[in-house]
Amino acid sequence: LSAFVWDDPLRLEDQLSEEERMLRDAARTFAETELAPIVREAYAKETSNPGLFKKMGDAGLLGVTIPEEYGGLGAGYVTYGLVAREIERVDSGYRSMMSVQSSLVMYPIHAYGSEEQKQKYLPGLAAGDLIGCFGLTEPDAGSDPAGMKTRAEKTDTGYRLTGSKMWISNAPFADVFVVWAKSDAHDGKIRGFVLEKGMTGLSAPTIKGKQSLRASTTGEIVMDGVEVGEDALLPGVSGLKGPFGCLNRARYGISWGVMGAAEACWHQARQYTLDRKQFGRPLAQTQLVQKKLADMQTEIALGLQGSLQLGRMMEAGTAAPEAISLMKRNNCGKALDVARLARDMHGGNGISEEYGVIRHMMNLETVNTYEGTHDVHALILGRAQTGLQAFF
Ligand code: TGC
Ligand code: FAD
Repeated sequence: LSAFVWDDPLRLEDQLSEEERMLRDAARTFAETELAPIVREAYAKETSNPGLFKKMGDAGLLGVTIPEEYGGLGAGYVTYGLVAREIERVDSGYRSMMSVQSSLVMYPIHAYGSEEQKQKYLPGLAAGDLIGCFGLTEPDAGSDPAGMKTRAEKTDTGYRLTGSKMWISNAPFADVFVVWAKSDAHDGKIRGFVLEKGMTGLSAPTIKGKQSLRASTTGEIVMDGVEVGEDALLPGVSGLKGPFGCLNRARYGISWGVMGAAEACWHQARQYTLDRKQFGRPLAQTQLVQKKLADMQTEIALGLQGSLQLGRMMEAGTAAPEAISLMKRNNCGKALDVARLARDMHGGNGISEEYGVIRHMMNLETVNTYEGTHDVHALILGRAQTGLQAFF
């Protein structure tokens, strides 16, 4: 038997290829040098720097799975997950910026777009010269996107879009808007459209006052009769499976990302309880604290193994959407538990911005909700094993 590695008990490291480790290390260096130094102020002031997209693009972190001919990295899904984990180790908001661009904007343009759309948008999005957003959720249609009201009416030259989207990451500074609407010309089916900043009738006001994910900018998308040409329609997909195909990739990435946030909280709590003495000994020398640390270590090690296996299945084409629901749901819930424990173990200091644990905890509330809430994923899994629909 071999020696125990406390921070990698199931030897994730040994299960990665040389290339995966190298790209992971590059993402970690980027996160430590470019993101960690600015996150505290960004979170406090609720500001996000759109210039970060260019930096992420230069570091090769946008469109990790998109082929090189369109400016992507052409790497596998495990690499994408490892990158998400490193970025979210700093902040879930920065991982959000990256994963919306990669999974929710570049992926649909690549998977469902025409060759002209791919050539027009993907290289700029990969470089971070263009910023993208994804509009599915509406004020009255969140967990139930089939209830969306946004409409695309046929015109002589294309379509006219009317409606509004709510809670859209990156929208206020986005150049490229992938939006989903019910199209009259396609029997009312949901279709994807690519809109561009500056189009008449298109605006994206910022949502202020978020108490979570404050380092990521979120907005509405208001479409007041936006006229687009036929070339704005994503030709390759029709129906809800269009947006869900994108969500599968993003949800998978989140399952890795939240483990990064959880690891940050766990390591921070371990160090804090080693350093802090009460009743004449380190807090880490108490049974209750050691149990909490053991729980954190166990859940994170298991969560990472699950995400790795899911990533290998994605690469082999054997991952079912329900398996993605299982990992997104469980890892988000466990990460939130870990962050809450870490916050508690820091005592009063746990609520200070200095230690970062309450920031992660607040962020994870959003991550547990977006891309399908914890309970909605339970209903997806319940339906898959009973054959009974419990949504309505
Ligand atoms: P349902 O009848 O289940 O399915 C309708 C059609 O869609 C297909 N489908 C999928 N296809 C591929 N992958 C999946 N995961 C799919 N799930 C469903 C399905 O096969 C069917 O196709 P067809 O051809 O037979 O019509 O639809 P439903 O209306 O009953 O759905 C219910 C439910 C709850 C499963 C679904 O609506 C759901 O998942 N709701 C959650 C909504 C959600 O995740 N929204 C996310 C918005 S984007 C976001 O949050 C970005 S945050 C990003 C960041 O900042 O990081
Ligand atoms: P609701 O659907 O109203 O749910 C409220 C509660 O009811 C939840 O607890 C839910 O689990 C529960 N519930 C719902 N249905 C059922 C049921 N049938 N049975 C039992 N319980 C149920 N969306 C985008 O399209 N693009 C983005 O870029 C994006 N970014 C986001 C960024 C942030 C910061 C946030 C907060 C959200 C973002 N979202 C985005 C929206 C997100 O996906 C939705 O908030 C999420 O899908 C939940 O929808 P809702 O907020 O309308 O909640």
